[in-house]
Amino acid sequence: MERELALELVRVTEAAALASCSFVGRGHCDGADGAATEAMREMLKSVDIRGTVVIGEGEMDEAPMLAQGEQVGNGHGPDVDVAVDPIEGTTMLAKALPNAMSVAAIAPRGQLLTAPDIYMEKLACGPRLRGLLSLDAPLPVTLQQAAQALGKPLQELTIAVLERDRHRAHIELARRLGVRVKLLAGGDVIGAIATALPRGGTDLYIGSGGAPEGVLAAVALRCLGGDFQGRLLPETQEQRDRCLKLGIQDPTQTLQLHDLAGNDDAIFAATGITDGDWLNGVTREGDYLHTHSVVLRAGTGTIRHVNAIHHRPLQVRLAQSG
Ligand code: VTB
Ligand code: MG
Ligand code: MG
Repeated sequence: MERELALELVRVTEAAALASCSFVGRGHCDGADGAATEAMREMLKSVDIRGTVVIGEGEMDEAPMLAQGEQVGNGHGPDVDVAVDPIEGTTMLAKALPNAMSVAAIAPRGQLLTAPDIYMEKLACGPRLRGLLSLDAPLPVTLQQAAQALGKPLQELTIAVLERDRHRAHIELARRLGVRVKLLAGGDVIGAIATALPRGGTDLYIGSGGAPEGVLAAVALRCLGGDFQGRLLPETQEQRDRCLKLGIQDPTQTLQLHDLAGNDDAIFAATGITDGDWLNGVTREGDYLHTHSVVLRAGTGTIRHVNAIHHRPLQVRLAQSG
Protein backbone atom coordinates (compact mmCIF):
# COMPACT_ATOMS: atom_id res chain seq x y z
CA MET A 1 0.00 0.00 0.00
CA GLU A 2 1.25 3.47 -0.87
CA ARG A 3 1.82 5.57 2.21
CA GLU A 4 -0.21 8.38 0.63
CA LEU A 5 -3.26 6.24 1.39
CA ALA A 6 -2.89 7.34 5.01
CA LEU A 7 -3.92 10.89 4.11
CA GLU A 8 -6.67 9.62 1.86
CA LEU A 9 -8.10 7.64 4.75
CA VAL A 10 -8.14 10.76 6.91
CA ARG A 11 -10.24 12.46 4.24
CA VAL A 12 -12.71 9.60 4.58
CA THR A 13 -13.13 9.91 8.37
CA GLU A 14 -13.13 13.71 8.14
CA ALA A 15 -15.99 13.54 5.65
CA ALA A 16 -18.07 11.38 7.99
CA ALA A 17 -17.35 13.64 10.98
CA LEU A 18 -18.24 16.79 9.03
CA ALA A 19 -21.45 15.24 7.72
CA SER A 20 -22.65 14.14 11.15
CA CYS A 21 -21.49 16.93 13.48
CA SER A 22 -24.69 18.92 12.98
CA PHE A 23 -26.54 16.03 14.71
CA VAL A 24 -24.55 16.35 17.97
CA GLY A 25 -26.87 16.60 20.96
CA ARG A 26 -30.08 16.27 18.96
CA GLY A 27 -31.11 12.96 20.47
CA HIS A 28 -31.66 10.86 17.38
CA CYS A 29 -29.15 8.43 15.96
CA ASP A 30 -30.40 7.36 12.54
CA GLY A 31 -29.98 10.66 10.73
CA ALA A 32 -26.41 11.00 11.96
CA ASP A 33 -25.46 7.45 10.95
CA GLY A 34 -27.02 7.87 7.52
CA ALA A 35 -25.23 11.16 6.85
CA ALA A 36 -21.87 9.84 8.04
CA THR A 37 -22.14 6.63 6.04
CA GLU A 38 -23.12 8.38 2.85
CA ALA A 39 -20.28 10.89 3.20
CA MET A 40 -17.82 8.06 3.77
CA ARG A 41 -19.00 6.14 0.75
CA GLU A 42 -18.75 9.26 -1.46
CA MET A 43 -15.24 10.06 -0.28
CA LEU A 44 -14.10 6.45 -0.69
CA LYS A 45 -15.03 6.70 -4.39
CA SER A 46 -12.07 8.99 -4.94
CA VAL A 47 -9.50 6.82 -3.16
CA ASP A 48 -7.01 4.77 -5.19
CA ILE A 49 -7.97 1.35 -3.87
CA ARG A 50 -9.87 -1.72 -4.91
CA GLY A 51 -11.53 -2.07 -1.54
CA THR A 52 -13.78 -4.74 -0.12
CA VAL A 53 -15.74 -3.80 2.98
CA VAL A 54 -15.08 -6.38 5.71
CA ILE A 55 -16.44 -4.28 8.58
CA GLY A 56 -19.28 -1.96 7.64
CA GLU A 57 -22.28 -0.32 9.16
CA GLY A 58 -24.46 -3.40 8.75
CA GLU A 59 -24.22 -6.84 7.26
CA MET A 60 -27.71 -7.02 5.94
CA ASP A 61 -27.25 -5.11 2.72
CA GLU A 62 -29.46 -2.22 3.69
CA ALA A 63 -28.57 0.31 1.01
CA PRO A 64 -27.37 3.03 1.26
CA MET A 65 -25.27 1.69 4.15
CA LEU A 66 -21.78 0.27 3.69
CA ALA A 67 -22.31 -3.47 3.73
CA GLN A 68 -19.88 -6.34 4.13
CA GLY A 69 -18.63 -7.42 0.72
CA GLU A 70 -19.39 -4.07 -0.90
CA GLN A 71 -16.71 -2.83 -3.30
CA VAL A 72 -15.39 0.66 -2.54
CA GLY A 73 -12.69 2.92 -3.92
CA ASN A 74 -12.01 4.05 -7.48
CA GLY A 75 -10.94 0.56 -8.57
CA HIS A 76 -7.39 1.54 -9.46
CA GLY A 77 -5.11 0.90 -6.51
CA PRO A 78 -4.18 -2.14 -4.44
CA ASP A 79 -6.66 -4.76 -3.30
CA VAL A 80 -7.47 -3.91 0.30
CA ASP A 81 -9.81 -4.82 3.13
CA VAL A 82 -11.79 -1.84 4.38
CA ALA A 83 -13.16 -1.61 7.92
CA VAL A 84 -15.30 1.36 8.91
CA ASP A 85 -17.45 2.65 11.70
CA PRO A 86 -18.75 5.93 10.25
CA ILE A 87 -19.78 6.94 13.76
CA GLU A 88 -18.28 5.03 16.65
CA GLY A 89 -20.48 6.08 19.54
CA THR A 90 -23.65 7.30 17.87
CA THR A 91 -25.39 7.39 21.26
CA MET A 92 -22.67 9.67 22.58
CA LEU A 93 -23.07 11.89 19.56
CA ALA A 94 -26.84 12.02 20.07
CA LYS A 95 -26.34 12.95 23.74
CA ALA A 96 -23.35 15.27 23.11
CA LEU A 97 -21.20 13.07 25.33
CA PRO A 98 -17.43 12.68 24.82
CA ASN A 99 -15.62 10.32 22.45
CA ALA A 100 -17.92 10.05 19.44
CA MET A 101 -15.63 9.66 16.44
CA SER A 102 -15.45 8.42 12.91
CA VAL A 103 -13.14 5.46 12.33
CA ALA A 104 -11.72 3.61 9.31
CA ALA A 105 -8.94 1.12 8.66
CA ILE A 106 -7.44 -0.54 5.58
CA ALA A 107 -5.00 -3.39 5.09
CA PRO A 108 -3.95 -5.56 2.15
CA ARG A 109 -6.73 -7.93 1.08
CA GLY A 110 -7.28 -10.82 3.45
CA GLN A 111 -5.52 -9.22 6.44
CA LEU A 112 -8.53 -8.08 8.46
CA LEU A 113 -11.05 -10.38 10.11
CA THR A 114 -14.46 -10.27 8.47
CA ALA A 115 -16.36 -10.14 11.74
CA PRO A 116 -20.10 -10.53 12.25
CA ASP A 117 -21.97 -7.79 14.06
CA ILE A 118 -22.19 -9.62 17.38
CA TYR A 119 -20.51 -9.19 20.77
CA MET A 120 -16.85 -9.93 21.37
CA GLU A 121 -15.02 -10.45 24.66
CA LYS A 122 -11.94 -8.20 24.61
CA LEU A 123 -8.63 -7.63 26.33
CA ALA A 124 -6.46 -4.70 25.27
CA CYS A 125 -3.23 -3.31 26.68
CA GLY A 126 -0.33 -1.06 25.80
CA PRO A 127 3.20 -1.92 24.58
CA ARG A 128 4.61 -2.70 28.04
CA LEU A 129 2.15 -5.55 28.50
CA ARG A 130 2.23 -6.89 24.95
CA GLY A 131 2.52 -10.67 24.79
CA LEU A 132 2.25 -11.07 28.57
CA LEU A 133 -1.50 -11.47 29.09
CA SER A 134 -4.15 -13.92 27.97
CA LEU A 135 -7.86 -13.47 27.49
CA ASP A 136 -8.19 -17.11 28.57
CA ALA A 137 -6.81 -16.44 32.05
CA PRO A 138 -9.15 -15.61 34.95
CA LEU A 139 -9.45 -11.85 35.54
CA PRO A 140 -7.61 -11.83 38.92
CA VAL A 141 -4.63 -13.54 37.27
CA THR A 142 -4.58 -11.01 34.44
CA LEU A 143 -4.76 -8.12 36.89
CA GLN A 144 -1.91 -9.54 38.99
CA GLN A 145 0.23 -10.18 35.91
CA ALA A 146 -0.38 -6.67 34.60
CA ALA A 147 0.44 -5.01 37.92
CA GLN A 148 3.60 -7.07 38.29
CA ALA A 149 4.80 -6.37 34.75
CA LEU A 150 4.17 -2.65 35.21
CA GLY A 151 5.97 -2.73 38.56
CA LYS A 152 3.16 -1.30 40.62
CA PRO A 153 0.63 -2.51 43.18
CA LEU A 154 -2.92 -3.46 42.19
CA GLN A 155 -4.08 -0.24 43.85
CA GLU A 156 -2.34 1.72 41.11
CA LEU A 157 -3.70 -0.32 38.24
CA THR A 158 -6.58 1.20 36.26
CA ILE A 159 -8.81 -0.80 33.94
CA ALA A 160 -11.57 0.46 31.65
CA VAL A 161 -14.81 -1.33 30.90
CA LEU A 162 -18.17 -0.41 29.40
CA GLU A 163 -20.66 0.39 32.16
CA ARG A 164 -23.15 -2.40 31.51
CA ASP A 165 -24.97 -4.86 33.78
CA ARG A 166 -23.21 -7.74 32.05
CA HIS A 167 -19.89 -6.46 33.46
CA ARG A 168 -21.02 -6.09 37.07
CA ALA A 169 -19.19 -9.18 38.33
CA HIS A 170 -15.91 -8.08 36.66
CA ILE A 171 -16.24 -4.58 38.04
CA GLU A 172 -16.89 -5.76 41.59
CA LEU A 173 -14.08 -8.29 41.43
CA ALA A 174 -11.55 -5.74 40.19
CA ARG A 175 -12.58 -3.22 42.84
CA ARG A 176 -12.39 -5.84 45.59
CA LEU A 177 -8.78 -6.41 44.55
CA GLY A 178 -8.14 -2.68 44.89
CA VAL A 179 -7.97 -1.96 41.16
CA ARG A 180 -9.38 1.33 39.85
CA VAL A 181 -12.18 0.88 37.33
CA LYS A 182 -12.95 3.52 34.74
CA LEU A 183 -16.53 3.07 33.56
CA LEU A 184 -17.24 4.02 29.97
CA ALA A 185 -20.69 5.16 28.84
CA GLY A 186 -19.83 3.80 25.38
CA GLY A 187 -17.09 3.75 22.81
CA ASP A 188 -14.83 0.79 23.37
CA VAL A 189 -12.59 1.52 20.35
CA ILE A 190 -11.16 4.50 22.23
CA GLY A 191 -11.44 2.50 25.46
CA ALA A 192 -9.05 -0.10 24.06
CA ILE A 193 -6.78 2.41 22.31
CA ALA A 194 -6.33 4.51 25.48
CA THR A 195 -4.35 1.66 27.07
CA ALA A 196 -1.61 2.24 24.49
CA LEU A 197 -1.51 6.04 24.65
CA PRO A 198 1.24 7.70 26.71
CA ARG A 199 -1.22 9.60 28.93
CA GLY A 200 -4.24 7.40 28.25
CA GLY A 201 -4.88 6.93 31.97
CA THR A 202 -5.73 3.22 31.81
CA ASP A 203 -3.61 0.06 31.81
CA LEU A 204 -6.11 -2.49 30.53
CA TYR A 205 -9.37 -2.59 28.65
CA ILE A 206 -11.65 -5.55 29.42
CA GLY A 207 -15.20 -6.70 28.78
CA SER A 208 -17.49 -7.29 25.84
CA GLY A 209 -18.47 -4.90 23.08
CA GLY A 210 -19.09 -5.01 19.36
CA ALA A 211 -16.98 -7.39 17.28
CA PRO A 212 -16.65 -4.83 14.45
CA GLU A 213 -15.25 -2.36 16.97
CA GLY A 214 -12.86 -5.10 18.10
CA VAL A 215 -11.32 -5.38 14.63
CA LEU A 216 -10.95 -1.60 14.35
CA ALA A 217 -9.37 -1.33 17.80
CA ALA A 218 -7.03 -4.23 16.98
CA VAL A 219 -5.69 -2.40 13.92
CA ALA A 220 -5.02 0.69 16.03
CA LEU A 221 -3.30 -1.33 18.75
CA ARG A 222 -1.07 -3.03 16.18
CA CYS A 223 -0.03 0.41 14.94
CA LEU A 224 0.58 1.62 18.51
CA GLY A 225 2.57 -1.46 19.53
CA GLY A 226 0.00 -2.64 22.04
CA ASP A 227 -1.92 -5.88 22.18
CA PHE A 228 -5.52 -6.92 21.66
CA GLN A 229 -7.21 -10.30 21.99
CA GLY A 230 -10.83 -11.09 21.31
CA ARG A 231 -13.30 -13.93 21.46
CA LEU A 232 -16.57 -13.83 19.53
CA LEU A 233 -19.67 -14.36 21.65
CA PRO A 234 -22.35 -15.82 19.38
CA GLU A 235 -25.53 -16.13 21.46
CA THR A 236 -27.89 -17.88 19.04
CA GLN A 237 -27.69 -20.55 16.38
CA GLU A 238 -28.26 -17.85 13.79
CA GLN A 239 -25.20 -15.98 15.06
CA ARG A 240 -23.11 -19.17 15.07
CA ASP A 241 -24.19 -19.88 11.48
CA ARG A 242 -23.28 -16.33 10.57
CA CYS A 243 -19.74 -16.91 11.91
CA LEU A 244 -19.38 -20.10 9.87
CA LYS A 245 -20.61 -18.35 6.75
CA LEU A 246 -17.89 -15.73 7.22
CA GLY A 247 -15.28 -18.50 7.33
CA ILE A 248 -14.81 -18.52 11.11
CA GLN A 249 -14.70 -22.26 11.76
CA ASP A 250 -14.50 -22.13 15.54
CA PRO A 251 -16.38 -19.05 16.74
CA THR A 252 -15.27 -19.58 20.35
CA GLN A 253 -11.57 -19.50 19.52
CA THR A 254 -9.46 -16.80 21.17
CA LEU A 255 -8.38 -14.44 18.41
CA GLN A 256 -4.91 -12.97 18.62
CA LEU A 257 -3.88 -9.60 17.28
CA HIS A 258 -2.76 -11.04 13.93
CA ASP A 259 -6.04 -12.99 13.55
CA LEU A 260 -7.94 -9.72 13.83
CA ALA A 261 -5.62 -7.19 12.24
CA GLY A 262 -3.15 -9.24 10.15
CA ASN A 263 0.62 -8.90 10.14
CA ASP A 264 1.16 -6.82 7.03
CA ASP A 265 0.94 -3.07 6.71
CA ALA A 266 -2.29 -1.48 7.92
CA ILE A 267 -3.58 2.05 8.25
CA PHE A 268 -5.98 3.33 10.90
CA ALA A 269 -7.64 6.75 10.83
CA ALA A 270 -10.07 8.48 13.17
CA THR A 271 -11.64 11.94 13.31
CA GLY A 272 -13.24 13.33 16.46
CA ILE A 273 -16.90 14.31 16.34
CA THR A 274 -17.38 15.24 19.99
CA ASP A 275 -14.41 16.13 22.21
CA GLY A 276 -12.77 13.03 23.59
CA ASP A 277 -9.82 11.44 25.37
CA TRP A 278 -7.73 11.44 22.19
CA LEU A 279 -9.35 13.73 19.65
CA ASN A 280 -11.07 17.10 19.69
CA GLY A 281 -14.54 17.21 18.25
CA VAL A 282 -15.62 19.21 15.23
CA THR A 283 -15.89 22.91 16.02
CA ARG A 284 -17.35 25.70 13.95
CA GLU A 285 -15.94 29.16 13.52
CA GLY A 286 -18.00 31.24 11.12
CA ASP A 287 -17.79 29.65 7.70
CA TYR A 288 -15.13 27.19 8.82
CA LEU A 289 -15.24 23.79 10.44
CA HIS A 290 -12.20 22.49 12.30
CA THR A 291 -11.48 18.77 12.49
CA HIS A 292 -8.91 16.85 14.49
CA SER A 293 -7.84 13.45 13.21
CA VAL A 294 -5.16 10.92 13.80
CA VAL A 295 -3.73 8.45 11.30
CA LEU A 296 -1.57 5.48 12.26
CA ARG A 297 0.51 3.11 10.13
CA ALA A 298 1.43 -0.36 11.27
CA GLY A 299 4.38 -0.60 8.87
CA THR A 300 6.26 2.31 10.43
CA GLY A 301 4.42 2.95 13.71
CA THR A 302 3.92 6.59 12.73
CA ILE A 303 1.32 8.55 14.66
CA ARG A 304 0.17 11.59 12.73
CA HIS A 305 -2.26 14.17 14.07
CA VAL A 306 -4.05 16.15 11.40
CA ASN A 307 -5.78 19.43 12.19
CA ALA A 308 -7.81 20.58 9.23
CA ILE A 309 -9.94 23.60 8.48
CA HIS A 310 -12.80 23.09 6.05
CA HIS A 311 -14.72 25.82 4.27
CA ARG A 312 -18.32 25.11 5.17
CA PRO A 313 -20.27 26.72 2.29
CA LEU A 314 -17.98 24.91 -0.16
CA GLN A 315 -18.62 21.61 1.63
CA VAL A 316 -22.36 22.11 1.38
CA ARG A 317 -22.13 23.03 -2.32
CA LEU A 318 -19.94 20.02 -3.08
CA ALA A 319 -22.35 17.73 -1.22
CA GLN A 320 -25.30 19.15 -3.12
CA SER A 321 -23.63 18.75 -6.50
CA GLY A 322 -23.08 15.08 -5.64
C1 VTB B 1 -20.44 -1.70 21.68
C2 VTB B 1 -19.12 -1.02 21.69
C3 VTB B 1 -19.18 0.32 20.99
O1 VTB B 1 -21.52 0.42 21.51
O2 VTB B 1 -20.79 -2.04 20.35
C4 VTB B 1 -21.49 -0.77 22.25
O3 VTB B 1 -18.19 -1.84 21.02
C5 VTB B 1 -22.85 -1.40 22.26
O4 VTB B 1 -22.86 -2.24 23.35
O5 VTB B 1 -17.97 1.00 21.15
P1 VTB B 1 -24.18 -2.33 24.23
O6 VTB B 1 -25.07 -3.24 23.44
O7 VTB B 1 -23.73 -2.90 25.49
O8 VTB B 1 -24.71 -0.96 24.39
C6 VTB B 1 -20.32 1.17 21.53
O9 VTB B 1 -20.05 1.57 22.86
C7 VTB B 1 -20.49 2.41 20.67
O10 VTB B 1 -20.68 2.05 19.33
MG1 MG C 1 -21.43 3.17 14.34
MG1 MG D 1 -19.66 1.53 16.91
